[in-house]
Amino acid sequence: MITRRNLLQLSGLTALSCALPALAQNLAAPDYKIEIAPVTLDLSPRRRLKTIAYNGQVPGPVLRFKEDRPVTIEITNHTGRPEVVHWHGLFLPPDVDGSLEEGTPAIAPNSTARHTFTPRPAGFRWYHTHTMAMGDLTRAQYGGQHGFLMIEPRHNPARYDQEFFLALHDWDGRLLASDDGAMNPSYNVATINGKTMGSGEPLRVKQGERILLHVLNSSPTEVHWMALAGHRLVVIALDGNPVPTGRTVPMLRLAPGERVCAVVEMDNPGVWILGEVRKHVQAAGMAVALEYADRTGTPQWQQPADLIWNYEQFAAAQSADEPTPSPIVIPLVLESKFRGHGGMEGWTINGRSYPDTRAAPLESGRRYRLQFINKSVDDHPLHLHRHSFELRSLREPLAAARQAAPKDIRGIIKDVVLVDSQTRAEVEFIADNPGATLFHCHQQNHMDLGFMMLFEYA
Ligand SMILES: [Cu+2]
Repeated sequence: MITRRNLLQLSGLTALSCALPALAQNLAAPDYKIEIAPVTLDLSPRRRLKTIAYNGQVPGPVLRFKEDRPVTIEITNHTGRPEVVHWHGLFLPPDVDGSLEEGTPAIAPNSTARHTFTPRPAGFRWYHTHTMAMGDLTRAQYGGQHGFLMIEPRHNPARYDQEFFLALHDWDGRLLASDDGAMNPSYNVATINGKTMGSGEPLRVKQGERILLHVLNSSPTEVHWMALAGHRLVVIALDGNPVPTGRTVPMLRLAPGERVCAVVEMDNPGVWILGEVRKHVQAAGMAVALEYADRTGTPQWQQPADLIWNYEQFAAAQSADEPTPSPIVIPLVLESKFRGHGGMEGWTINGRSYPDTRAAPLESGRRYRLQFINKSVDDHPLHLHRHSFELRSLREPLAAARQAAPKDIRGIIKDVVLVDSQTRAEVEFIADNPGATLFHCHQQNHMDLGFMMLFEYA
């Protein structure tokens, strides 16, 4: 019997010459190198913290890709534990998407891996570790392994003079008991780009400029609200995808994993604070100064009275025709599971926790509607890998009778949606990227304790 190996031995020369192009590709210099290694961070002059980072910095370097132009990234793991890097918001094959559950190989300690892929879709994406932290509030997303990723469109319609990338993060967490006896993470320090207010460089601007803010919430567990004193923000994209209706808003809300792109006119000279709207979080450090040229003084803050945000305001103004055929509905009941006093809650999807969660196989080319039925007392930032989805309905009360016609939300394309406690929300996606597809809550402690499910294609 001639096995593949025999065949290669028999025809060694031919096999070698066939292998050469692949070999050459593997030996070519990568477009980017990422070194995963321990680092000591100065969050402020008084707060020093040991964590793990990409290329010795938090956030990691801004990776700029061109849409549809293949890239190779070489990743070296200098830590003592297996690692995996997830490319969040991209339409990648499972073997490079960066999820062990989907089949991306782990990068063993002190070894190097290469990810070669074709980046798409265009827009503001990010990359981060996709490991588990379990009870250790220094590991996985609790640490410093996150960075910005920008896939440049072939034509860039946004006009701006300067762009700023801002990552929101919470650090030095500990578990605190909530009213119901379950434990939840609580943080001592909050930063923008790894620095507390006043510890980093201000955003330097000039009067008359239009600036473009790319804001990422890389927090392991916390939703954040951001405002820029003296200015209003024009939201142009959610999760990197242009919104049908750009809106001027007083503040942004970002759940873990979410991104917002907003344009701001520099029309109010001074020194201002861009920061978390909730006083205690801003006091923990989540703010940065925005300084007009030739202006000095203490950065000014204006405290908004309310937290204001909804996704629907960015939807298409005109309702589109319902696509046909109608989608296949996948109901997903989300519940918590008390695991005893002093422990964190477990999580179930349709009564089961990962790895026992189950979904019917997806048929390639079909449209699906994920119906999130959140029976828990927490809001959940739900993330689908390797696909984007369109928001279709939000905040429907669980108790109310099911409406015959779906709510008329169209045109908002995202990869994370925050589903409010005790409500139902629906998103639709086309199963157009065959392969194992992870779905999970982006809150690290929820994902760690069962809130994950793998979709397979038929
Ligand atoms: Cu959750």
